[in-house]
Amino acid sequence: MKTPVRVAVTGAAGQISYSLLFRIASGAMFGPDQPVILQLIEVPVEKAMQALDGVAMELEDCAFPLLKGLVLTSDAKVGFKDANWCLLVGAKPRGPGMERADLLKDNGKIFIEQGKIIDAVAADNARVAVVGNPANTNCMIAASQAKRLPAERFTAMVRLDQNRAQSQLAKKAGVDLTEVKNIFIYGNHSPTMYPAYPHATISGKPLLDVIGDKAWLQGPFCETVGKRGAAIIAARGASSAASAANALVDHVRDLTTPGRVHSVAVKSNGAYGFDPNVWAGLPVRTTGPGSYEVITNYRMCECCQAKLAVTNQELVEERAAVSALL
Ligand code: NAX
Repeated sequence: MKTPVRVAVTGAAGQISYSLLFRIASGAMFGPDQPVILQLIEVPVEKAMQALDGVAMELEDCAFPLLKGLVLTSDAKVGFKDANWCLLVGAKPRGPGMERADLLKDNGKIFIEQGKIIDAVAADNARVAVVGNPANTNCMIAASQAKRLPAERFTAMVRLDQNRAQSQLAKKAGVDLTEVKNIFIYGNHSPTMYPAYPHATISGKPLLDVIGDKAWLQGPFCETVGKRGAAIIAARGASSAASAANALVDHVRDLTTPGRVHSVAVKSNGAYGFDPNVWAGLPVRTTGPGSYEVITNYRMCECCQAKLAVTNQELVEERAAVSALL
């Protein structure tokens, strides 16, 4: 039998985790023959830890053959110990009247601490995936604290945005969504993100030959993808959870499957004109289990470049807002 993968998850009693943990334990993330140990981290608050106990009982009651152990803790040093994957889902939500800058700073403190602890206690091959918002900047903050683990190991999730874009394009073209390829998310996980459609294809043809409606692509399409999170809150009264968990399963599974090409927020190193030190959504090709290369040869028209500049600017401003913490 394979050695179990140790997966640390923060925010483990939250709503995304309530979908996520069961998918991991069932084998959806690491495959049907890969055992896992879940190391579940919550805040040291009685209500949260009690809720976590309930989640653990339900995990036991599923009798997942691949689930080889559960750790429940409010101590990050215990939770991240020897972890091969650190899934940073927990974050402070934006409260009423709270400014984005305050949210950045409050979450910044959490991700500084978690970055340090992961670097100190996680496994040598540890990989990090950040979901908690503002995800790109939280990821940059955590990576800034690491001395042992290289910056490339720290990724943030923009896969939900890619999945949303793929579905919208398939609906518009009236095709099965598997026909839609090469749609990638550039920049921030926020309404400024850019789902760059010019190099996408539908049934092997350039997307622009199939969907000629440029006004729809530049307007409603980009807006629907960028503001989908808010639309779900308005409809459901709660933010996306099952689809976010599913996207994280896709993010990690594709990062561990060589050859997959997908959108991941990574240190830009200057690709597509992004500031080299921001974490921007970019197309990557997985080259080995957990390693990847950024695909840098997509040509961008002037209109795309202008969109990339906007989302880059937002990332640069977010970094400036937390610079005192770094
Ligand atoms: P919930 O509020 O349901 O759960 C968050 C959980 O995190 C809570 O149980 C809380 O106690 C815990 N937590 C907070 N600080 C923690 C810390 N320092 N250590 C451990 N646990 C901690 O939120 P949920 O709906 O699960 O969303 C989680 C995060 O995902 C939010 O920041 C949300 O904005 C973000 N999202 C990111 C998405 C993305 O595509 N990148 C999409 C979905 C989601 O909006």
